[in-house]
Amino acid sequence: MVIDGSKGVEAQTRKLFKVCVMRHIPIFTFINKMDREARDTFSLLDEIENELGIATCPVNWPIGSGKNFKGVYDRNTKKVMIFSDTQKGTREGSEDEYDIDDPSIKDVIGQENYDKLMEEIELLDGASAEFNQDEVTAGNLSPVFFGSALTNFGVETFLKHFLKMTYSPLPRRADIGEISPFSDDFSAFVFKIQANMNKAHRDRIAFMRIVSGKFTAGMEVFHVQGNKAVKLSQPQQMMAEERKMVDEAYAGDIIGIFDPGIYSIGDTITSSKEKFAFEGIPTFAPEHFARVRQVDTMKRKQFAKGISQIAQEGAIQIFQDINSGLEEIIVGVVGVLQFDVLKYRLESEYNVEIIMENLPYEYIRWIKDRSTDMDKVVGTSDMKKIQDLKGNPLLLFVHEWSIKMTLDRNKNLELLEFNKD
Ligand SMILES: Nc1nc2c(ncn2[C@@H]2O[C@H](COP(=O)(O)OP(=O)(O)O)[C@@H](O)[C@H]2O)c(=O)[nH]1
Ligand SMILES: [Mg+2]
Repeated sequence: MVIDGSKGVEAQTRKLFKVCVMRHIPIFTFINKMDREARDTFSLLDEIENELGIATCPVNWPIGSGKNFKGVYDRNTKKVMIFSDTQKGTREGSEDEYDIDDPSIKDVIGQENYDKLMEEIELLDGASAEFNQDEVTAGNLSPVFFGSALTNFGVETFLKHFLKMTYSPLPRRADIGEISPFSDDFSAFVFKIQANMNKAHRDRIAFMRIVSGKFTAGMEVFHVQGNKAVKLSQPQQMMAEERKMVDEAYAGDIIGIFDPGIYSIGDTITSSKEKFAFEGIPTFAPEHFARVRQVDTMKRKQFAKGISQIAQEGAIQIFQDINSGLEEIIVGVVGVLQFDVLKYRLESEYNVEIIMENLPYEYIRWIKDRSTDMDKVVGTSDMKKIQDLKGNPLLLFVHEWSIKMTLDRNKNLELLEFNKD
């Protein structure tokens, strides 16, 4: 979890990491941009604890911020790593490292910073949660690191600790039970799709995480949701802007595969004889909705293709009025910026102009029992019944209190905030 030291927990951070907390996924925190004016360190930690409901354990501690950013104090090694924005690179083991007992440290960071640091260390040792690997693994405690990504300060410290504190690839739940990372059969699931990474080629890349077995370039496997044998071609691994071809990969690795438009997020790929599907990836409940249709009705096909592909990438979620077709779509997004992206991409990539009409709904709920007779659901005046493209029934609400009212009015109705497939 990367936090901007001047901003603290932002809306999108809260959204994403609440899901992680809910799923007990360990969270490692990197508080970034310490070379800029940052907020008070204790209040940043308080905010993380209160907003996300996890304890924090600072592994290092910043000395000043912005123009006065002197570096970080490592609570394990009791060394101070000095920040210098003139040299980019890691500071580990460099001569800019001082023992906290070294008398010259006061000159290097200044008496005032030194006094403040001493005070804060004392406070920290007394008040903050102690490091506890089990609590980190259980997702209850987040180790916190401070640094500056732009100047590559503190990043290596973070990565080294991360390697020690994280766990090796775990089994993943599928509809036939857990799939072990040591299983010989290759299996993976798609967690991200990105279209038009290379505009000239209109390419789509499906990113998948390997769960078990060994991947070899060009291998033929079974795509479960497509019910088809596929060849995993042009496998790539990416690190920032670098791409390189991979010949083999194992459980825990992430590879990008050329996608001719067949994959969706959550799909399972396997070489196992026994076909199975991994448990789906939960999607975020959208909070903004708009009705979208194409200007030129002759372009119905492009519109349907564009909007479905962008939805497959997970950039938007699409719904329909009950018993309607693909010519008019209800789009749900988490942030309003996604509407602009949708409009722009439909125009530039699919040559389709759209009209968008904002809808007042802010809350969405899936109906747990999919066979529920929708005509019998008694709602509120601000409620709308819709369905997803698989025909699953959903409800949209303008007001949050209407959700409870609807539950009160319909005995046995169960509503879900997250969809699982
Ligand atoms: N000064 C400074 N700027 C940074 C640092 N890390 C990222 N940035 C800049 O912050 C800008 C926005 O990136 P960021 O806030 O990380 O991404 P966001 O997740 O989209 O908000 C970019 O221009 C980055 O170059 C840092 O450590 N120090
Ligand atoms: Mg930012």
